[in-house]
Amino acid sequence: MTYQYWNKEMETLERSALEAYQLTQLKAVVAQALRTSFYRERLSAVGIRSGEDIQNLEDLGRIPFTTKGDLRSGFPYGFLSIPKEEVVRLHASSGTTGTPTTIYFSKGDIRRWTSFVARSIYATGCTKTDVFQNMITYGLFTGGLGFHFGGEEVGMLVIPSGSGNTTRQFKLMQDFGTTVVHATPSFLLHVQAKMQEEGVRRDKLKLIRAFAGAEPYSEDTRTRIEELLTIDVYNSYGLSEMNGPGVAFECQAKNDLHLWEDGYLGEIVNPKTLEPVPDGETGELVLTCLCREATPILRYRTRDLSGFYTEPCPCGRTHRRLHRITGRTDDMLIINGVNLFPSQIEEVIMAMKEVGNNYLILVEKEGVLDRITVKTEVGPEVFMDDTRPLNTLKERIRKTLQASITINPRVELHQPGSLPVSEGKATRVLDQRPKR
Ligand code: DLL
Repeated sequence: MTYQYWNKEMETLERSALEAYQLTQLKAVVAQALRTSFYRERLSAVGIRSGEDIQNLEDLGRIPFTTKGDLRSGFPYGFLSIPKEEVVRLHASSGTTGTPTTIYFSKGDIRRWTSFVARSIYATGCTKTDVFQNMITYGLFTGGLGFHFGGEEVGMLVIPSGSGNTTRQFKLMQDFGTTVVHATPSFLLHVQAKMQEEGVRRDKLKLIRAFAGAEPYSEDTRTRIEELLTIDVYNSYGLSEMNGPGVAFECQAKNDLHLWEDGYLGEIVNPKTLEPVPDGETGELVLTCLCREATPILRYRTRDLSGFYTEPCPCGRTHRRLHRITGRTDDMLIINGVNLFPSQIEEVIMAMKEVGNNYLILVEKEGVLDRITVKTEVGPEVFMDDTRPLNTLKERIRKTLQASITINPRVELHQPGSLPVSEGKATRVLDQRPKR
């Protein structure tokens, strides 16, 4: 396979040169952070009073971690480090507690972010001849505008369709010959189900690729989308605190996610001890943004679980790869004392051909015990009126789940298209246990 590079020099930079570049950027971003009272206080407490107090990359370990709570407590301008008149855009994520975290961008920040997204898109094999339908929410969420600007930078024709309204999406795909789409994996599965329902013929579409991200999904879900839609699906990772999408992306080798290390400094730590874990092992991803001046964020605890690969990628890029994010330290459910990530359930059910595209995990209290119910749609070829095979299927799903997660769930089967769908990030867990 021949691989294409957006910025070959940077993407294949020898490790020592890449690290030298990171150190220069880190000094600059620390100097920038010291313009905010939050970091002045935090950093001076550990003896860092200027960018020059960072002498090598190991000095990163002296910098205290930043959490979502810190960012919230600084709302709205606590992390802004340039004059307000230099800010050209903001993005925000509302999170679950309601207080948003806001990220500000200067013109230079938008330019740099855009080039990382363009690099990501190009790494999957796209060129200016592609027609790109951006089927994700525009607005304060970074997925819409981030990919929009990146797609234009590559030179593709960008259709800003936003998410939702599958009938209109199909019409746009057919009218303009869309070759690439971007969506959450759950929306892609929904699109596929709607295609069947609305009788859209695959041979009328020119689709060849999709970028899927913004929420965790399993390798089996990727395979399922690829097989059902006959396209290549590339995993796309990012978060608003690190600009948005374009932080880590799969290349044509589809070998998990290259972290763009000239823009984002990555560490994997044990979420309990906060000590670094060896390469290859799973831990919490901690990121420092090296490419933004308006809102510097150092050693941000993402809560995302990942690990670094040690083997090089056949594409020749020197930027280390991250394992597919399987969950977050905080979406972990504890069911009668057993730790469970929703992704473990997804892995089991998505590998079963008779299971449809949508599912929901319900957690309830029954007396003193926790009880989980896995509600899943069945595939279109399963007849809902025929109870005997349905019961056999239900029992098979239950047994396979129990063997894998060591918890005995209830299983409910639902008609295709009957469970609620979300156009953005999917809600997969409904935890109805009373709050302690
Ligand atoms: O979701 C940015 C984005 C937009 C990424 C479009 C990819 C595509 P936030 O709304 O701040 O930003 O949510 C970030 O989503 O910490 C992860 O928990 C999760 N996430 C994002 N991408 C992936 C992925 C955007 N590929 C949070 N796999 C992150 C698993 C993902 N989880």
